[in-house]
Amino acid sequence: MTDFFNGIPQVRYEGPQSQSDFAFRHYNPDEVVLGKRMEDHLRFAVAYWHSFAWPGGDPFGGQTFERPWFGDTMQHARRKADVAFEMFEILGAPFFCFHDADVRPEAASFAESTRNLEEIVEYFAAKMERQKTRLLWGTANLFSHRRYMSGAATNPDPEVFAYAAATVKTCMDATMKLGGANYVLWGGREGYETLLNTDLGREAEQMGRFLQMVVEYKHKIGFKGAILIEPKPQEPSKHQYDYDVATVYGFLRRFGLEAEVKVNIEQGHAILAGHSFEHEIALAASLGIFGSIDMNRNDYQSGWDTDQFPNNVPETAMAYYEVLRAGGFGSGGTNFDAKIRRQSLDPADLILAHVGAMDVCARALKAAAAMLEGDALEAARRARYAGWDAPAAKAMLKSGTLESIHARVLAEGLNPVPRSGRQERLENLWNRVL
Ligand code: XLS
Ligand code: NI
Ligand code: NI
Repeated sequence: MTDFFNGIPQVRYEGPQSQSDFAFRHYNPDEVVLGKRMEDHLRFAVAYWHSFAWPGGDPFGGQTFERPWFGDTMQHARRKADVAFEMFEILGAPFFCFHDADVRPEAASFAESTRNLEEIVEYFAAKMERQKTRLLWGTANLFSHRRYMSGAATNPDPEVFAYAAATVKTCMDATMKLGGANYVLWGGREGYETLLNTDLGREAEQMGRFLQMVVEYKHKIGFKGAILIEPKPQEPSKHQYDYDVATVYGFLRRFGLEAEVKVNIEQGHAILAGHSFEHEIALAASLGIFGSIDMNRNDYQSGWDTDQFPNNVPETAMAYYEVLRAGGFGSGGTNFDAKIRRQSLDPADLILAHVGAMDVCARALKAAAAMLEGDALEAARRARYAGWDAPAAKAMLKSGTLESIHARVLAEGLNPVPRSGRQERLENLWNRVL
């Protein structure tokens, strides 16, 4: 035991009447919602990077957090792991996620950095034998080190491509070793700063081949989890190639990977791309590539990824509604890709951020489930498209031509009557379940 969270009790469900800060009011892991335990629906994960590796800096000032594990020795890395697993236990978090760079010190050579990673993976594995927390996904940090400033797979220097590919191999090995449910690739620097020095076509070819290698290796080692791409339109690159779900899908089709790779959708990234979170989830589901979510919230006034913990139940409910309509998470889950604010210095702040976020998600899930169960929205949607169930309408799509349709419109004297979309009624239905 470390003394970092000294005195903070294990957080349990106490219900809405609880007087304690360290209690769940809505997240009740064993409560059954739509035939499934809440914990199995939501599949919460803690993000190692925000809670344990981020020093609290912003563009105008450096580190605000003073953590006993900040330092670049293996001893620091082990102490960080001790605290991280204590927090998973306090929260009853079923999963966590990490990048290589979050958990091990970077060393002078690739081989030594890999040894550091392997050592920490052993350390995690031993803890995971005693604790129930599992790995939702692992990933490689291919964006922080200066070698990646011009991209990883899309770098103009083939040696950087090679370094990135070798790094992904080690991170996939680590994920496999820990029984990870997925492997994520977020292309932080896979984009460009200026077209003046960039060959777009060549970079896309490199990125496509890189992803094919990832899929080939997954099959080689028998990794059963899903490979997930995390779309984001910009930041840190001015323009990132994995702009949004639609762009990623086109990219996957181009390289023959649409049946192999899914997406990890983040709330803040959807907003940056000019979409809503639920739009991105619904689109991915309709394309058969929905995998997992990074749950957070963006500040709507600032144009960057503020990675705040979610606290807007109505918005979150719309997202979970689409998750439920998609059939729920398969191997995916709800990763809190979110950080406390840089003034939130106390250990308790880390816990309370997650407690609040888990309750927000639980309320949202319950509202979404009530909406789906009540069927009001789905009934209205079915009624709206009911005309397409008629044999003539089906035949038109299947075998109609512009000429045959033209003839029918004339023969039947078609004159369609506009019907209300009933948006306000549907919005009112939502408010009743929130
Ligand atoms: C950054 C991304 C990152 C990924 C993992 O904006 O959200 O945190 O989730 O590399
Ligand atoms: Ni993310
Ligand atoms: Ni992000």
